[in-house]
Amino acid sequence: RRMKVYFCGSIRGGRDDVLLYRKIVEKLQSYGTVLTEHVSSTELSDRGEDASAAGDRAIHDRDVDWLRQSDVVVAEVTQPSLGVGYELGRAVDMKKKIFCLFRPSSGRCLSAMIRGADDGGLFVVRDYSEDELENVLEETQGNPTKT
Ligand code: 6IA
Repeated sequence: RRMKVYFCGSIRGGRDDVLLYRKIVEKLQSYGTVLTEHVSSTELSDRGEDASAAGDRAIHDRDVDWLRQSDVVVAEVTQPSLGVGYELGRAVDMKKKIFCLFRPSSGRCLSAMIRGADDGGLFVVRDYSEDELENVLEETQGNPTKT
């Protein structure tokens, strides 16, 4: 069975990093099925709306269901997003393997609730710069995405 990857990235929190999400998702697709491909869609604005006028409850319920089905959760956490934080909290509770990617070059300081959740085991936070992306994701393979 192909590994299922749940990718998290900001939507209504702001779409500044969408091109980076795209690169991450493309790379992750070489490892497994990415359930949340739409997160990297450049069609999707920060209003988080598109042609399918699914209500917020439907989005939430479907995403939580996908989260449950996933083998690994990969999140780009540089752009702060309530939804991503929520997904990560739910994923911890589900005992998923979680790999968070943060870019210190953004000048931001990552939430203590994410940085502080790193236990060196199931939950790993990795600082990186954009030019390291490929390497970092390969490392992810040796780390939580490789089951
Ligand atoms: O609070 P945010 O909007 O930044 O939360 C982003 C995170 O929540 C992402 O990792 C997604 O998995 C999830 N999420 C938030 N909004 C949506 C959404 N919006 N669709 C799917 N996942 C979402 C509506 C677009 C849809 C009709 C295609």
